[in-house]
Amino acid sequence: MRLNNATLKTLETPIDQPSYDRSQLQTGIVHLGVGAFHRAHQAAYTDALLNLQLPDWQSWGITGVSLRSPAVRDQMHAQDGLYIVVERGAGGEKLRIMGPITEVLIAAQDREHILSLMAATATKIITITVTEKGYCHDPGSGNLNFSHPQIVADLQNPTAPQTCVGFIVAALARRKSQGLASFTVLSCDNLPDSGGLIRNIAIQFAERIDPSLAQWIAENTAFPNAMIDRIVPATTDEARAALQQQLTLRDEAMVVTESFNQWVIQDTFCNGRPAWEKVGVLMVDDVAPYKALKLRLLNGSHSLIAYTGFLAGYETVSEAMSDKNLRQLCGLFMDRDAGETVLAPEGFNLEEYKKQLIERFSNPGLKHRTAQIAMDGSQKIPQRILPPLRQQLSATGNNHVQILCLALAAWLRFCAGVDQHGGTYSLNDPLEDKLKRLCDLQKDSSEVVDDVFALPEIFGDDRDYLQAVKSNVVFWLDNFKRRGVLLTLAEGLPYVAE
Ligand code: CS2
Repeated sequence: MRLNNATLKTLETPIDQPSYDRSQLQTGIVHLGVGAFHRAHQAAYTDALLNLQLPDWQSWGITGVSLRSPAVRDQMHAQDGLYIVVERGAGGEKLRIMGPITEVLIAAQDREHILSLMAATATKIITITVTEKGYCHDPGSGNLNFSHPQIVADLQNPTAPQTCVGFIVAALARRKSQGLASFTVLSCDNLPDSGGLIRNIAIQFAERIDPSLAQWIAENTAFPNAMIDRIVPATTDEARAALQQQLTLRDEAMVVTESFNQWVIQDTFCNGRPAWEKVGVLMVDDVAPYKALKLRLLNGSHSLIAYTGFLAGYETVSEAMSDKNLRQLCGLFMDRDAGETVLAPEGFNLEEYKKQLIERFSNPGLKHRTAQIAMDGSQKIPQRILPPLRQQLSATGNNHVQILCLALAAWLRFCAGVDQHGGTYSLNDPLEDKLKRLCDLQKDSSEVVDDVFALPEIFGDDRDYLQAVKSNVVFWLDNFKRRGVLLTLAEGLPYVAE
């Protein structure tokens, strides 16, 4: 039996569930990219808020949009939009049934429905989690990639968009022509100034089709920056089967996550917002310090552990964290190479934060695959590893760059697409073919580093600073190739820790 409105009433095990009447929800938020992360994060905060039933609660239902596959729609449709979040932490396991998503639509099939909903007066906010590559931009420059095939297609046919930016601009064009107020665009992806990025590319896109629309967007649309944080691994069939055993109900849309949850939002909405601060969301003037902290300490460490851990044969982050050398490497990275480049916001306990991160990574309840975090490296490295590297190099005194170099080398070794035993794997990266070719194991390590460092789409136009670390990266890459990660770390860690 599937979880849905009817079977919800038959549940024998008592589980927290929506206390609000879901049939009264109206769409106030359209969410683009309704994956596991959205369901465990923004939708979970909104669900908690709806449970408070504040005077305007009915206005904040969420319509989810999938820009790619119909899988989530199919999972959620059969369940009337209900799904379970399983939280696993030190205190055990907690289940909660969520109800804020009333409908899931598919870009390719429901385009007109989606655009009219985005252009409706009741829609106040478009939230986005489309991952780094979903912005179709050049991470090196922050500009829209005008040669991206889907952007080319959207610019040729802007009223029938496929991309996130295409949908936003098409919907804003409708609002402008109908004389309606703009919605707020709230990007919730792991990019340094996610609000500034989506604003920039929306305006660049609009300029190509109608400069007056670009100007209207610049003057009327708010694009707040936001920091989002919750570890949400892709749901496994094993987790679904275990939950089914426990509840005797099948939930295809369930997500497994940790108990930790954090959302910091720049409070610059242009058309109203839910009172998310009532359920623990931090509304601030400036998100940048929180964002740098999170991208460099959490996501930077994640990438470091994912590449070294994957190459060492660890399937999950928690397994990698049980390796004493990897754990030490991660701690050193947080204390020095990355940690020295961040400034904690006022009242923020950095030491506690780092300790908590190690605990979160070690959570055995989360089967967070190193391969999942390793994907899309070309889109992640630019904001996770390069900013602390630049900052370390420009600092006077001791420049701690050794682990940043090691992380780059582990990524380059990973990009060969061949493991230590000769087994092959996919990089899952938009630049996969190019990176695999450039990182071929037969090539000289120095040539690999030169070739990859020359890519402006990853490293930007101003790449001279990289010369200062080239020999370090070559050193680690060479060692990883010849001796593997575990041996290299066992012998190299004392040297790194110096
Ligand atoms: C991870 C993030 O997959 C990845 O690249 O680093 O998804 C990470 O789990 C989240 O940002 C945690 O908030």
